[in-house]
Amino acid sequence: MARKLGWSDVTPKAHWLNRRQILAAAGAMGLAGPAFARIEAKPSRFSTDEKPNTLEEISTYNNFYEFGTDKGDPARHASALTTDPWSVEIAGLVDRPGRYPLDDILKGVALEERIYRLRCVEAWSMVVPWIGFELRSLLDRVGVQPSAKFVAFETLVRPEEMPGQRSPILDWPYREGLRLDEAMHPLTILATGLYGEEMPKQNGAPIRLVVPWKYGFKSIKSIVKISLVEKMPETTWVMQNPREYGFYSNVNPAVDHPRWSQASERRIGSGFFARRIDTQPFNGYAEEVAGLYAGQDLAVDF
Ligand SMILES: Nc1nc2c(c(=O)[nH]1)N[C@H]1C(S)=C(S)[C@@H](COP(=O)(O)O)O[C@H]1N2
Ligand SMILES: [Mo]
Repeated sequence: MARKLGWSDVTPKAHWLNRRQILAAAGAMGLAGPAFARIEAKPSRFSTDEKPNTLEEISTYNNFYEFGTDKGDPARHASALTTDPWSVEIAGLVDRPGRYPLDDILKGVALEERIYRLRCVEAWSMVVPWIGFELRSLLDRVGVQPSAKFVAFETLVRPEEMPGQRSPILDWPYREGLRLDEAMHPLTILATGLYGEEMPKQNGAPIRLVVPWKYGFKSIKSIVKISLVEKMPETTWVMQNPREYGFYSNVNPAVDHPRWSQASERRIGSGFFARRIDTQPFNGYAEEVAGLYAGQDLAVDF
């Protein structure tokens, strides 16, 4: 086993979307070359220069409760998920609501590679080279109305393909939300791939949110609905346990989870004896996003 396993090695056939995404991303980064050239990690101004986790780590240690609660369940069960055809309903306070085929959403978007830290609320972290585009570009396209204050997201409900949904472990669908200014921030992306390839299903294919300054659970996977709303939406983990999880869920080493410290984290793959690393305010993105919360007490708005 000299060769490193690529996602395409375990995907039966290169999907047309994969090819187009790679071409579009290569174009966006000013690269020329063969259609299936791997995209090299050319850091965007928002990318961390930390070493990304391996594809294997990123695609075998997952939280995706629709497929079960064990970290290995998503990799074991997600291959059953049908991700093509796929569409996203855009609803609520927008000028152009409707059901948008994924194909249509991706038309003309500027795909980029964004290497982000993902800090799970369970106090582990990873570094992931996502392929995605800014959520604000989609919101601008559908026309957000002035009365909209929040964005609500929902994941697919399909218990036939998602064995975790056959149990009431969560109140399905999985739901998340952002305040409109958070959703419009250039760090907030919709990701459609990673490591220069189509998104592994266990990571939230075909389209998932990534909000790098918030705990991982805000980054909702396999999105089928985006609603612009006036009131703060109900979100899965707040519904589950409002004492332990807040709507904002900004990574904050100064505010512990009631059952464990958030001051440090374990980087996946760094080895059992590796020193824990200090968790940074806003997961290291304070310079970009702290201003969004000026005047808020983040121990109250946790
Ligand atoms: N639909 C859905 N999205 C989800 C989850 C989930 O259970 N269901 N888990 C969240 C949590 S807790 C984390 S840490 C991240 C993990 O993303 P990754 O598996 O791609 O690393 O996905 C988030 N998105
Ligand atoms: Mo998480």
